Amino acid sequence: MHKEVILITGSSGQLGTVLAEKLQEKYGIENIIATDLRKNSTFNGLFEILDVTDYEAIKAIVLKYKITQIYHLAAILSANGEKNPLNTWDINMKTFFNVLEVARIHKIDKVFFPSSIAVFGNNIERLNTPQFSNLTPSTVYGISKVAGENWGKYYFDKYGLDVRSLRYPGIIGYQSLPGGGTTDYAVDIFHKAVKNESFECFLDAETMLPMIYMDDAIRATLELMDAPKEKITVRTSYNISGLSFNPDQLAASIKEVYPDFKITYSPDFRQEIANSWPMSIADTEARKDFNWKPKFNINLLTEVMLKNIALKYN
Ligand code: AKB
Repeated sequence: MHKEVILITGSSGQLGTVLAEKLQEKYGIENIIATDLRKNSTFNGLFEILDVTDYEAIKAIVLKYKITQIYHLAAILSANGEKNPLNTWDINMKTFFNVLEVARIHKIDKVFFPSSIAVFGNNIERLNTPQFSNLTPSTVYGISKVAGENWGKYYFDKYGLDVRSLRYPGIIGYQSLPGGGTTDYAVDIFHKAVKNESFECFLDAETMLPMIYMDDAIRATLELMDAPKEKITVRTSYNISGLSFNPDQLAASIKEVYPDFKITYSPDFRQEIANSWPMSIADTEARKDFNWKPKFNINLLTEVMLKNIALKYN
């Protein structure tokens, strides 16, 4: 087995911050090249400033470090993406094309592309949404993810490039903050609770969405990337399920620890996005192909989030 050297784009983002650390533990700190437009002050390891819209800049890093795998996390998320749709399309697609092309030309072994539950839109079964559903997304972010999934499959079919992908639910972790998504409330709420502040939720009380705890999201990613090539039967992107809840249920679970916690509701434009997304996800193919199984339920997630966020503020 040859040495893996991994490039991560968007490594200062919500998922990248934690994934970079896990990859360092797995492959050695000297074999992970974290990149983003800015560096997190707490980051420890090899880091390069990288604008992924710049093909030559990616190529230079790939050659400099003899990169063998790329985790391409840089993207504009669902809610922020709606503020400037054409720019979102440009950034999300251009960066992925650059990654696909550099990977094809320089014979990168594996590419990871994060897709999202945002690929689904109206006219799906919203409960236990199956893998092979209609993909008519309601956001430009979702449109770019559907296109990205298909481009990943195209590069696999046409050039044999081993592109793998997961459709992440909303990711919930204490280590980093999300930015510009529709599921962000489910992280922000914990910070308010720990600071003894009330929380104004931008979705209504009943809005059930698929979510996943950070540890589960990372484990799913590593399990997918470690799976033998012949086991990967879905070359667009795998549905993965963590858990599902609505803001009212999450607030109730927080109140078990912080009985005085208060939540109010003031839905904004993100409500409409959430209404077009699944309420829960069927992940039969991921379970079959790489033995996916989530570990975190709502009470465990709440307990771990509150405990770790409290440590940050104290
Ligand atoms: C978002 O809300 O945009 C993301 C996602 C579900 O892809 N968290």
